[in-house]
Amino acid sequence: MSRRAPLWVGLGLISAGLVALVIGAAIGPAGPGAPVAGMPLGPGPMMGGGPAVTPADPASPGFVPGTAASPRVVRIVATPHLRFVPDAITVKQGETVTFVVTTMGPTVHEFMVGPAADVAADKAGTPEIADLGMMDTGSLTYTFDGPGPYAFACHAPGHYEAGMAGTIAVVP
Ligand SMILES: [Cu+2]
Repeated sequence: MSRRAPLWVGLGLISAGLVALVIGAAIGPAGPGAPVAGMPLGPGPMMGGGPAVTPADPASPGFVPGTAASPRVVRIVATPHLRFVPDAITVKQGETVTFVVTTMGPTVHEFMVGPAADVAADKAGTPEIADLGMMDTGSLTYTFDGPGPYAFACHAPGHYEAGMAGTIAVVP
């Protein structure tokens, strides 16, 4: 019984593969899952032809922290569901990050980043990108030279209260 199990597992995998091939052929390259030309989430001008994207987690092997001369690019999408994607990032203490924020959908957002208390309070002078309309992309460069905690948020009316915020963890 147990000796025969791998054979059946193998046949099952082959069958699943054939089904996937048939489905793939039926849908074709223009199917609903195909990439849409012109979407802004692909490699943009700041990434095209550049070095490979480094891991986003400072704890990962090969991570290269951003510097003032060469900030690390972190792309964030602001959604019509009043969320940022991603909503949690990690930075190396002292590193410089350029946030490239794109609004998807018709809702206008902003992107504020800084010490968590300032961001929560919508404190005047905290760095922000304002009035990001549909498909607008803005960028903001910030150096995390303090101990944290840091955060980002959208303070368009009602958005922060609905949970439109993210956390930034700082690792030494
Ligand atoms: Cu918003």
